[in-house]
Amino acid sequence: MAAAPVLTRGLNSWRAEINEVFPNRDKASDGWIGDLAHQNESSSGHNPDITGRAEYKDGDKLNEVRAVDIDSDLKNPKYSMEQLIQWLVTRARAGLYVPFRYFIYRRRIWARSSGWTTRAYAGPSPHDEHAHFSGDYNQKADEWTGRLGLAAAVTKATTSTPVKVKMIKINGSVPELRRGMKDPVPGVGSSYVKRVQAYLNWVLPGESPLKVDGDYGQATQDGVKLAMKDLKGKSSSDGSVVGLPEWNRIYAL
Ligand SMILES: [Ca+2]
Ligand SMILES: [Ca+2]
Ligand SMILES: [Zn+2]
Repeated sequence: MAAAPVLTRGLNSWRAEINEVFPNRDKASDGWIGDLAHQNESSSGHNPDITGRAEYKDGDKLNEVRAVDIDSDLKNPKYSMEQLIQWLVTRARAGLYVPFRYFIYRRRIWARSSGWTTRAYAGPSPHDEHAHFSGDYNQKADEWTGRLGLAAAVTKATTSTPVKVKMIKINGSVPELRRGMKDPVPGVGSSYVKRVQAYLNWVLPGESPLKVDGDYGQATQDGVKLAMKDLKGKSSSDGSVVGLPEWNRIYAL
């Protein structure tokens, strides 16, 4: 009797790494072994290499499946499967080790034999719901137990401090803007800095007009400070924040 099918240790390690980094990820479209119909139809990396029609049979005693599917939904709003794939491609092209022969995602395939160039994949499944990873055809990839460094990659990609935006209410919601912000302000997605600049030009007619470029820099800060001056020439703001008083003054509400 042939040995029970097993996913290669290498692909098992890769899946474990993804699970460690994305513990809440959706697994609905995960898969590793082909169903029986699939196994009879055509050769596939999802078929075991002793009892199935596998793409590659290495002749050892393990009945290995050399492909794994990972659901596209990593359940992380800051990091997508597309980012993961791009990271992997960059890594592979740099000559760093990946235990794969090829991988497929969203109608594209990257193969070791093609130098990991991006090529169109025209197979029956577009691979939108999951990414497919085929293990390389050697014992090193079969037995690989390492980690590729996904955790560090995700941390690096997701800690480029997003600008915090606080919403305040003035006839609807307007954000609190701060110097250094640029349109479109993340989390707001509108031209709020440009709006402030345009209104400053309107409320400060004697001043040289601000460039309405959506970049809250020194000129805009000076404009806000100027707009907040009282009759005695004293400003109630240094101009670095457009909060409720500033919005009220600039909008002349
Ligand atoms: Ca084998
Ligand atoms: Ca093997
Ligand atoms: Zn697959």
